Amino acid sequence: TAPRHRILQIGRMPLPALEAEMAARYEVTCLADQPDPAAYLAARGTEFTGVVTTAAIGLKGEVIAALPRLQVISSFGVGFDALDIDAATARGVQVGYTPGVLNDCVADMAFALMLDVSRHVAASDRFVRRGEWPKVRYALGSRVSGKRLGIVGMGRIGQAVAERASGFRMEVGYHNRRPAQGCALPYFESVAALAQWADYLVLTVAGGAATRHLVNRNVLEALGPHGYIINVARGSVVDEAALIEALTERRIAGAGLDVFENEPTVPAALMALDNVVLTPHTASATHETRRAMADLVLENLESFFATGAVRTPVPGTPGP
Ligand code: 8YV
Repeated sequence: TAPRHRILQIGRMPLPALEAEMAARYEVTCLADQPDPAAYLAARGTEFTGVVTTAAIGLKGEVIAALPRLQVISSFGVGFDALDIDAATARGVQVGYTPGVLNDCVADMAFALMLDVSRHVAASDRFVRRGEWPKVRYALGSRVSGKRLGIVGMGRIGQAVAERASGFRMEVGYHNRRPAQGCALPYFESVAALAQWADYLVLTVAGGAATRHLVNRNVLEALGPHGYIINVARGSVVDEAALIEALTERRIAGAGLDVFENEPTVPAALMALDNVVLTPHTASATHETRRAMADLVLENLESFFATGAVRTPVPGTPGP
């Protein structure tokens, strides 16, 4: 039998079964398990032809540099802001990721956060469990149906959010780098203009330098005291300090946040607020979606080793 491909797994996989499935096919070493990862890379880096990582863990240029025989990277997730794509591209390394399969679950989560922060689902649950129902008057929520939904980033996930809005009879508008092809929804030239119009600003835009702090103090001001921020994109898209200020001073109504600037650390100031719903970056975290993502991680590797090309390459990365 031919020697098995050597794969470097950078850290823990979001679906544990994937680790066993990879180990059944390849000779896998997990870098995070090494007592001294840097020393391990220096000593054994030449062995590896493949890397598996996740959108959250990413891949640093210095790790790519320590793997002189690297040919393929397979990443678990659709975001690639934490992957050094330039370093991979300069080396001709192919990069696979997992677009498409998580659209529905991420869009579902955007609505879960929107409904929860508006109708106080989590806060009411805490209220009931504290035994306050017989004693205390609960705070009224705000209606979601019929409101204005502003989507920042009209990609695959933004479109899935837009589709869901019709059942809530919401008006939908969006902002994107440029008008999305074939999208008949009203386009807003700036995030601030969209925020001014919208009741809910839902962030489904890619992370990275180009979108850093796209939602800043001005945008929050434009959104106003009846507006909500829903973030299922990346923490970096929002100026978190400005958001905390706006929430604390009730200059916006609330926020539903699945992502944060410094994950897994969530600022204590956010935890102290009741007009905020916080989830631990779990928008894609269902059995069905994580399974589909894992399958695509495996498929990208298998396809590369069998045909010389990953099945779903990150746009702009090298082909065969
Ligand atoms: C995952 C994500 O939770 O796909 C992405 O970009 O951020 C999430 O779906 C993440 O990749 C898990 O590490």
